[in-house]
Amino acid sequence: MAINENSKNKQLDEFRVKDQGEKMTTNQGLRVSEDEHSLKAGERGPTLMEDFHFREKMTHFDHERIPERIVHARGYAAHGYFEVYESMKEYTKAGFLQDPSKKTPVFVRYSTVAGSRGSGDSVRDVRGFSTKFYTEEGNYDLVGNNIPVFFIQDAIKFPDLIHAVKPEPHNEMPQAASAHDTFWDFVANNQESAHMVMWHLSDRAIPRSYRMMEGFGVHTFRFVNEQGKARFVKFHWKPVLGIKSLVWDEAQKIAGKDPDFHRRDLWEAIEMGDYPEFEFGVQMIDEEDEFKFDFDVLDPTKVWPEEEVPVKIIGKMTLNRNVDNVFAETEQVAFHPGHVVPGIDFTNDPLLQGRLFSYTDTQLIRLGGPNFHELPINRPVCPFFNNQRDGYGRQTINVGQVSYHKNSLAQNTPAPSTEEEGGYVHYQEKVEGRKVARRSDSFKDHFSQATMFWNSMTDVEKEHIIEAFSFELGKVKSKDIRQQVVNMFANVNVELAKTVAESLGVQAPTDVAESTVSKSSDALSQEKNKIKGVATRKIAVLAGEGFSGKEMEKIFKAFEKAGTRPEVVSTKQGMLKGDDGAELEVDHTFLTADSVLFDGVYAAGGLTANPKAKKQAKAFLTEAYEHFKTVGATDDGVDLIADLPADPGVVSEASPSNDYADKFLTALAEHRHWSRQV
Ligand code: HDE
Repeated sequence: MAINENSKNKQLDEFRVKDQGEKMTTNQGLRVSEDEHSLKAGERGPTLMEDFHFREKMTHFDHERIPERIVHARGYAAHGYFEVYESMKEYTKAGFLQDPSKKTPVFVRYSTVAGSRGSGDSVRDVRGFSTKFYTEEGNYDLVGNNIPVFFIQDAIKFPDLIHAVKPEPHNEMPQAASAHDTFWDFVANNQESAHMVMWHLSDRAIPRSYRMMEGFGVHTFRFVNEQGKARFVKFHWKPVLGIKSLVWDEAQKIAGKDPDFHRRDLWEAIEMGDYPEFEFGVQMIDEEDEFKFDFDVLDPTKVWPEEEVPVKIIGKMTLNRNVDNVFAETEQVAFHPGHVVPGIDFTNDPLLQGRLFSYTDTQLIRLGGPNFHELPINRPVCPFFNNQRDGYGRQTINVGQVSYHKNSLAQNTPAPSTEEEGGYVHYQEKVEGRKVARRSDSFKDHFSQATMFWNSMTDVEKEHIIEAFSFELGKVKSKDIRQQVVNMFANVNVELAKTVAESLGVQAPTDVAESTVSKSSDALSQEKNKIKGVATRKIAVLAGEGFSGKEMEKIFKAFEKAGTRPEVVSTKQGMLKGDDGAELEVDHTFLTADSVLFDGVYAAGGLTANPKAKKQAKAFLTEAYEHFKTVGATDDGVDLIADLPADPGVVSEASPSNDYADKFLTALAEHRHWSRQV
């Protein structure tokens, strides 16, 4: 059957209900005559049980909530499509990776891990990056994160990790944060977490946008081609806009100013036609080469350095449609790393093996029974048939007498398929061994790649990691745990541990030898791989009455032409009048907007005459400067940034030159100006 980019949308349309303009009814279809007053015995009397409309309305409301996800509770999602650049036939028989002219519908959910459903978006955390491909051969789920390694090596430790990072059970604090005793106690006592902790304390854990972060399948999977040849494979998503992060002070402020920062960013980008794009990449290792590396390819705390195993870019995903209803789609979507298609298979990564159990299990409690695959968002777009029946909320009406296999009454249908017909046949990996509850010695090097990560960072990135350690451990009350963590990270880098020890007031580690790992991998540093660009970035344009109309028109147009999203901030809502009578609509006031919500700030004139406006605008610009952003000013706006030290990110011209906007945009393309970091 042929599937195209619209197949899922078409399927969802059968379930969409538009009730605007309709008469209200009960769930039984009975027209309702009264929806403000319950039925009473007398105007001042008790409500009567027989008021079925009241009972139905209240009962439904009472049952509106379902359990939030145990992890990744806070998320946001969008629809789109995936296209492969070239046939991957040589490596995998997966149908959606064969034909560049084919578009496969996808649904992608981004998330934080630790916070509850109502928590803030900009917290320090790993981000989930789950993709459901609705393929002709069934749903394929790539349930990944924005960090390529994980805290633990064996799934049996997952409940411990999550108990440690979630709010502490005796007082339910802190929300959506790892900066507390139990998390760091876990780290100190589970040293396999070292590598992931380095990523978690890097800028990766405070992304600027879901549209500007990488995605990783984390585990090693298998590609299997038609000839049955298998290769180990790791999956990557690379954002076309590049990898961009917030700074920590800004991230914390955003959590208060706009807790919906990331979901708003995604929603607005799609509404405005700035469709997020991610290229899809694979790293492949031949099975014969399994033991050629200085890490175990099955160990999920290890990356495959891109310099050793290059990422082959094989396709692109475009997100082009927001959901209609967050509960129906984003909340009810059920991902599972075990949802695979022929040509994609598992490995013995012990973290992956455990996930294969956990995801169905969690949906059973979260979505209330075994029929969650029938929810519109979860339905494959290809037909599906089997002998499973009944259960809570069953919607399919399976017609006929037979619901078992084998049978003769229905000519032994639905019948399994041969491999040639598309039947999924598990890769016949040869396995032998004793039953042991142990871990392979090849999983025991917990520090080499953590050191490689550290070695690969720029000085600015290193500084951010040191600050993050100092913040996180600074919030830990137990001195003993602080000390244990500092001692542990001396195994990664002694200088790092010493600097953090000093800021925490604990002993610098003394008896740890400097790591002998000198290896680094430039691919791990987001600064070294910076993609400069301004497309879709938000600029606050500060203006007041009497701004220069001529300049504003030119500069505003240039900002828009470059693909940025300028928004006007002033002292009051409504229209502003320029010196030439030109009108400008205000988008936000200093009360409703904040510097932390923009990528750059440009001060046009008109704000210096009024002392209050001047103070607000100055604070707005100064904060942007302190967060390393581009700030600029023309006309009397230059007064507002006169106190800021000059650098390439301060674009100030009282009488703006013709190419003022270009200069501002060139500075904005840098994302942040780290020369300000002291
Ligand atoms: Fe998950 N994880 N996980 N996880 N995970 C869940 O499934 C689990 C792990 C990831 O947007 C849960 O439906 C175990 C790694 C994402 O709906 C649950 C282990 C990676 C999402 C679960 C892991 C992930 C989840 C909770 C250790 C990156 C959100 C709700 C073996 C590769 C999916 C749910 C969405 C969600 C279990 C580790 C990614 C409980 C046992 C490693 C992106 O089943």
